[in-house]
Amino acid sequence: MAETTSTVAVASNGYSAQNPQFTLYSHRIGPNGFKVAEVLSELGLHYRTIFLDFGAGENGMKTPAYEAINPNGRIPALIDHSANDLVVWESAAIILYVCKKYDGEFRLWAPTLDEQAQIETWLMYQATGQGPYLGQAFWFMLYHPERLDSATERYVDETKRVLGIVQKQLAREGSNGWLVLGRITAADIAFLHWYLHIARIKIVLKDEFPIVWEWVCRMKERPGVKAGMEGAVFPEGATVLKT
Ligand SMILES: N[C@@H](CCC(=O)N[C@@H](CS)C(=O)NCC(=O)O)C(=O)O
Repeated sequence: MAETTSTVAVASNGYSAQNPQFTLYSHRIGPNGFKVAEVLSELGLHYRTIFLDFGAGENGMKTPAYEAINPNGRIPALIDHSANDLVVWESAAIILYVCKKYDGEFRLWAPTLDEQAQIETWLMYQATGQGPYLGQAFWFMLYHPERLDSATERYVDETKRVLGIVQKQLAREGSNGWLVLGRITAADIAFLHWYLHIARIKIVLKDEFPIVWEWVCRMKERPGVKAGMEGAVFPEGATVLKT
């Protein structure tokens, strides 16, 4: 299995880059693993990443070895070695676990239930209202074996509808350019990584969603986000990082 370790130098709980607290199962292109890596890096937590392949090959996700970790056979999955090798999977569940347990300084999380509810609202919206639509838009435009224009159009249109909602949220009065609480939270990180690939499905953020574009530009320069992206591959057409 291909492997990297996080480069963030902050020591935590006695763990280090050489002796990381977590193992993260990810994929070099798939956005869902990088959301988790970006949260861990932003919080200065130490993890090693194991990059899997799609499919049932030796290093694949659809193997008994990996399905014993994540029965859904997809990435991400996180093992917390400081909690008896507890396994958490589904990116939003992992982000919530990590933030609730390890973000005592509220860098991406918040102290009150009312504030937490706002972060959770957007985390859930990402998981149910953005991720599946973008995933299907990418699938039908780039990977489906036959051309199905109506399906492609449906999912690209839904993706644009969601982007419109995100843009409105970022632009509202008092937002300071963030999704909730007027500052960066785990919700922002959860939405980000898909957008780094979005030019591959012919959406030009800079022109079509300039406020989202400006937020992406700010986010991707954060040291924690950059560290979390280590090992990421952006196929031809994912131009966001270059401009
Ligand atoms: N709802 C899941 C989605 C996980 C997911 O679809 N991951 C993709 C990569 S980003 C995957 O593993 N795909 C492999 C497959 O579909 O077989 C989450 O947020 O964790």
